[in-house]
Amino acid sequence: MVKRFMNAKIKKIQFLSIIFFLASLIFLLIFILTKNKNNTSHTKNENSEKLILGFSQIGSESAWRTRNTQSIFEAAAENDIQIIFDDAQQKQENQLKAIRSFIVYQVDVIAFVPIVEDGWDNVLTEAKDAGIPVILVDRQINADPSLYAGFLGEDGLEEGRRAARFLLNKCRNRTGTVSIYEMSGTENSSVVRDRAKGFREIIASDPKFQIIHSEDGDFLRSRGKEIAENLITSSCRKDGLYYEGQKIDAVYSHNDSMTLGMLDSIENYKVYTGNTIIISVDAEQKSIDALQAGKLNCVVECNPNLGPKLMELVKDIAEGKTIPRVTYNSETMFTENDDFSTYQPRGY
Ligand code: GZL
Repeated sequence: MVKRFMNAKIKKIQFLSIIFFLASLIFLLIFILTKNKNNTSHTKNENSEKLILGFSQIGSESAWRTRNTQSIFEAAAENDIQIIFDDAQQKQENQLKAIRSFIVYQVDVIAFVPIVEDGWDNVLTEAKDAGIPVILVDRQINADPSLYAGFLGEDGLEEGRRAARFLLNKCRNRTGTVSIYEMSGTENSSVVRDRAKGFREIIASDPKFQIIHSEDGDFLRSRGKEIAENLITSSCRKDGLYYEGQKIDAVYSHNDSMTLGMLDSIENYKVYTGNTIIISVDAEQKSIDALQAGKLNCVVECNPNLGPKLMELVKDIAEGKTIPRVTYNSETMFTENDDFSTYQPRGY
């Protein structure tokens, strides 16, 4: 009897010892994991002094974009603002991932160049719920305006209007139709919508101006070269550019990269385009050089140097100030009628 009692007692002690050991093990594991998480946590150290800006850039598709990125890094350094940078390689899904990682990191401000206008509501709602303000840079979006603090960039509408005003003036004494071929940039981007709309708004004042075709060149030099090559090889003519048998009187190109690609093919195929009016947008150095060489007639500036103004806006927001809904960068235009000796190096 006593023996049975003692055995039962021992078994009970053994059982309790095992339970205690397992509980201690679990507690130790939780402690270690929690400790590791704190040490390797990707959340911002609450005591960090520097403002942290999460910046999602669309890529490096043009000299303009490269300068835009440089300008932002330079200005961040000058303002002692830490940048967490992501290059989306021209993919919206990469931008969505980057913005979500900025939220997890608890950056102070998020800024991004939306590659296209749509598809941002959810991720911007997440940023808003996380209390992180967002600034749109360079391009605009179709979304609830309460989801972002403001826009900083170019006035694409005015850029398109400037291009068209130059063309109208250039052709003011011309009778008959002026056939225009448009090389547009990345489809569904706000800048392409605006540059197309502004241009059309102005040429609508005179029915002799007709856009005979618009081709998406995605802002790429390779696409501009390919588009021109297709025009040249399909027309088999060397006395100018033709589209489906119709002489192209003017080319309106939404960015210099595509324009320079077009010039590559014109040169490669030795096509005479002396009386083709070519208008481009951006004003990188190579296109200004082409203007001075008589290969282009007009270059509308789109100013990539958004860094200094962006940092001002970031600091204002971080101090709890409201920022303007829209801030445009200063822009001008260069034409064949200019005194080229007044030109300054473009820096990109
Ligand atoms: C314009 C910018 C455009 C440039 C292109 O604001 O978004 O994208 O004109 C660039 O060169 O690719």
